[in-house]
Amino acid sequence: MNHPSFVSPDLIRQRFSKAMSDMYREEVPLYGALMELVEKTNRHVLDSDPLVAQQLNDTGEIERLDLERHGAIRVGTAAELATLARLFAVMGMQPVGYYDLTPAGVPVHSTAFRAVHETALQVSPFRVFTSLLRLELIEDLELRAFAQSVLDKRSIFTPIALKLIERAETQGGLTEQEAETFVEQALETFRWHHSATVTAEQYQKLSAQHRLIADVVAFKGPHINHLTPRTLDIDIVQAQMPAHGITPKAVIEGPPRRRCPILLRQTSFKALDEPVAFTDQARTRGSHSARFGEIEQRGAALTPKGRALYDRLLNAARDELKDFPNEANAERYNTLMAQHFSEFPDTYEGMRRQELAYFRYFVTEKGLAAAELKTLPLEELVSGGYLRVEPLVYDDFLPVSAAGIFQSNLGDAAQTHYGVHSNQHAFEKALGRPTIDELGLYAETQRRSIEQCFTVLNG
Ligand code: OOG
Ligand code: NI
Repeated sequence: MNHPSFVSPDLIRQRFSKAMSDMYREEVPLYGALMELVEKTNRHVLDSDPLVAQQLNDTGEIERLDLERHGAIRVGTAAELATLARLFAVMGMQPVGYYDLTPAGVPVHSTAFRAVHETALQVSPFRVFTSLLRLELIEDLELRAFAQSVLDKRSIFTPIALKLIERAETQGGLTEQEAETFVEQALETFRWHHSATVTAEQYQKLSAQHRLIADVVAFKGPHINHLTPRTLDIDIVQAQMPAHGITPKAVIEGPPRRRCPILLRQTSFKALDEPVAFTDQARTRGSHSARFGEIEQRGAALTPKGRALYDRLLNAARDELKDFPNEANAERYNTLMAQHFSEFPDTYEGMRRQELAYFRYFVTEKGLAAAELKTLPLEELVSGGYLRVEPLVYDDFLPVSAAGIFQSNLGDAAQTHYGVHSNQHAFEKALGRPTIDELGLYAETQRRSIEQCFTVLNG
């Protein structure tokens, strides 16, 4: 029940996303430069491509575009993950999807906290890619026990944040004053700390095991490691990054450039080396790199059939490349991707007819004016121009892309081989609840939009 004096969780999320962006802009100046480049590019696309502008206007996505971003964090224990789930729930964010990163040599598994309903996403599509370290993958038992003991000692939430999470749970929401304090206090969990919680030698040992292990274990909390704005043309941004003093990774992750974008394309630039103080040092003598920059372009959400086709074509291109994409083979990789993906229909109507993507349906002026439509089937309403169709934007992540982003930021030394399997069950046990299947969410949104059309036409 939504109490009248409670602030809507969607607005708390919107405010939190803004507060996070302000904090990150202050902490990482390059983020500000990236934001400016993305804003400029988006304005250029909206001015020069009336179709894209119209599409964003029609779906209302234009309103969320400037607000749109995702962040990423990594936590160390089940208890931290479970409390994070409760913290995000206060902002209407739920764990969507399960991503196993071990095949790529990264010892974590992950989910994305985000809003799940289209009206909530419209207010704020803010998402946080959240990874849990798999301590069981530290082979050295002594080091594993050490890592565990360091993690067990820390508390990543402020006492006031914990109290407000509890209050939101028991009273069913937060008042204006409480919401304001909650945003302030929740932000503290994601802040960067210049002092580590271990000695320089301990840090080296953790880092030698895996750089990511040091990143999670050696600090007071899960500092936000990037904040990613959404661009309307990632190729332009990728090409212009060097002129802005930013060096992007060699290839753009995800599908190749298309007329009708699908899923998610991402690029990033390397983590910065930042000064830190270890516990046996008086001043910041050491350094650690964790924070990087990333941008993304989002396209249509795919159905299970579309996703299977995407996975098949991506795997075929990568198999033929016979290596991880890198600087040396980037051009060949792009050629192979374009070749293989020519099999994927590149019109929205083609994708819709083959049920490769999810769509939203809208009643047109013509549909509103016509009274005799009640009995027409959906396809005839579309072909008769009574309904208009727009692709549903993909709000999630891609495991192969995420692996590529992790790797380009951790360096080649991070390509460990783990002989383990994904363990969604263990992840959900740590989380304290099941993750939500993202495909089901898109199917529901599509179904609701069709239902609404029929309500309007029959009303
Ligand atoms: C997360 C990397 C994955 C994405 O957008 O796929 C990611 C991390 O480095 O913690 O951010
Ligand atoms: Ni990311």
